Amino acid sequence: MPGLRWLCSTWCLLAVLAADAAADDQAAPPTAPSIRLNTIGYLPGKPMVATVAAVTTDGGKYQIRRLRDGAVVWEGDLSAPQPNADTGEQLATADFTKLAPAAGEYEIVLVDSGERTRFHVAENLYHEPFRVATRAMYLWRCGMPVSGDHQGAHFEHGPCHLEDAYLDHVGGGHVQRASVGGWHDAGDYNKYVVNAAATVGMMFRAWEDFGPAIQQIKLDIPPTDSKLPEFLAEIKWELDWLLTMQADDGSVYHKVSALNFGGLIASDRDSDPRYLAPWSSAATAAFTATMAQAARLYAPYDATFADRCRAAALRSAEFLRKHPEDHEADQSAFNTGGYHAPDGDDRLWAAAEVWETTGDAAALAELEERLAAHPNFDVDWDWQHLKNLGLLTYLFSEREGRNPELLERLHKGVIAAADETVAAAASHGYARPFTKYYWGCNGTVARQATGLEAAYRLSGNEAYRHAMLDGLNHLFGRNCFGRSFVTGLGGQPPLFPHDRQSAGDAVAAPWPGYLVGGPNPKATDWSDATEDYRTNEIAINWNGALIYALASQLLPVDHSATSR
Ligand code: 9MR
Ligand code: 9MR
Ligand code: ZN
Repeated sequence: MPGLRWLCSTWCLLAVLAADAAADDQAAPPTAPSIRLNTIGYLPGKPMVATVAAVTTDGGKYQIRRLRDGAVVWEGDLSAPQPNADTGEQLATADFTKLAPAAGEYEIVLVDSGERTRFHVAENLYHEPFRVATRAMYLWRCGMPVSGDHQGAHFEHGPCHLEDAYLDHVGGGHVQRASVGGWHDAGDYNKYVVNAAATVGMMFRAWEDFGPAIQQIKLDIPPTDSKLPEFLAEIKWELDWLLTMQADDGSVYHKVSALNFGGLIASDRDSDPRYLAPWSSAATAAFTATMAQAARLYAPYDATFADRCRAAALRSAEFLRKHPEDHEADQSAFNTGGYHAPDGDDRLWAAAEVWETTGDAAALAELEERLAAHPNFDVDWDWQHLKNLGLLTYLFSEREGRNPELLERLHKGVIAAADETVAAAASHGYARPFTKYYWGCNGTVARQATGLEAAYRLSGNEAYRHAMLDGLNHLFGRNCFGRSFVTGLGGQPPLFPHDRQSAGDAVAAPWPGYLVGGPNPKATDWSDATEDYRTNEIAINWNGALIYALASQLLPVDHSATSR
């Protein structure tokens, strides 16, 4: 229980204690509901499967009832329970795909025990989750006041970190260089270039793959730039900050950070001084990729900004060319997030985006050389491994001059990775499409949607789209906790994320729309507790992946409708 909670009113304190007790009751598998399904619901015409635990006899019957009139619309047999290795449970499934229910409210009832759980079926099922998870990026903004409402609660903070950032640790003395703005990284308030670029990269991939569908959704973000679609306007808030991270020589500072992680207080009360950290080649390359891609994506809406991004990308690309060695940032002054990773994948991604934006032959040559050395599509990837983003840009490019043999290898790699993901879901009791558990693995579960979508586009195989839904099903409740992993969304969502904003305000509910890191190191190791930053923190890169996965399930644009 964070110290600040004790400062709030008695009423609030009691509410928090009650919620704490409730959360404890629900956190561990033994007290989870035995029916575990996607608490957001299901899309009409798509697979519908729930996992059922604690089934004592073989099989057993279940019914699906339509709530509108109470009619039993389906009666089925649970599958025989099977051992599920990573949770150590016996799990059965209820597969009611063939029922193909129309939009509406239903409940699944276990005939033997009478236990029941409601679920929703709707075409536009993911519109609201997409809006909330994307608005969560806005709520992460640093350097300006933000506010928003969710389920009757109001969230806000005042302007914060307006003195970002000091040059002491990059040889400039105690002098400020403007680096205000951007998104806070996570449950902490620092700002790290590699992770910022990874997040923007995921959101850009969502825009490239699902832009028209995204544009239908009203995000309710206060307008900052009326020329832009809301989604790109939100990302521009981060890009404007990223541009401040480029030094005059084209290198990019690794982060803006306090020296230590501060207390669990609201951002507008945090007055620890923050400093620029020395440059790294990984940050410089990830920055280059992001700016080159931004130059392309913003060009139709804001040519001036697009030109600025392009010039910034080319300056850093030139710096990288002159500094081919992998240069790690000197972070010895700092005890905050390191985000250190080898730069090869970032350089590959940078070469891909520079080539796609400019057609530059040298960038293409570098890209093809790096891809040829690493032609597989990574199943396990996050901020450390961004090669996939560059690989997809190359694979789906409409530019001339790509190497057909290399394309063939990459194509096969994407399909092989997607097959591995489908197989992981098929052999898991909760159809989790990823086999590992580590810090932030929920983000990687969501990120599987990227490779699966690519495989679907290459093959037309619906199994890949279904595995994308498996990922969302898992994150929203088809898991051993029977709970949603996203604050403010779905059934029994996390109440106590490791998030300074949520812990540091007087509102009982956590800030909405955030995917928590997830079970680590074992499938059953998650606790909905503020202090548990290893499993219950929030972070922009995990939300970036969630936004991609949610965007993939938005309704396609209805071209017959008049444009808004
Ligand atoms: O709050 C910090 C979180 O944002 C980081 O992800 C995590 C990474 O190590 O560290 C957290 O800070 C903790 C620190 O490392 C150790 N003391 C307790 C801090 C949490 O309040
Ligand atoms: O996401 C990061 C994860 O891959 C690392 O294992 C972990 C420990 O180094 O750090 C995570 O990133 C944290 C960052 O260092 C500081 N801000 C919060 C991030 C999420 O926990
Ligand atoms: Zn801030």
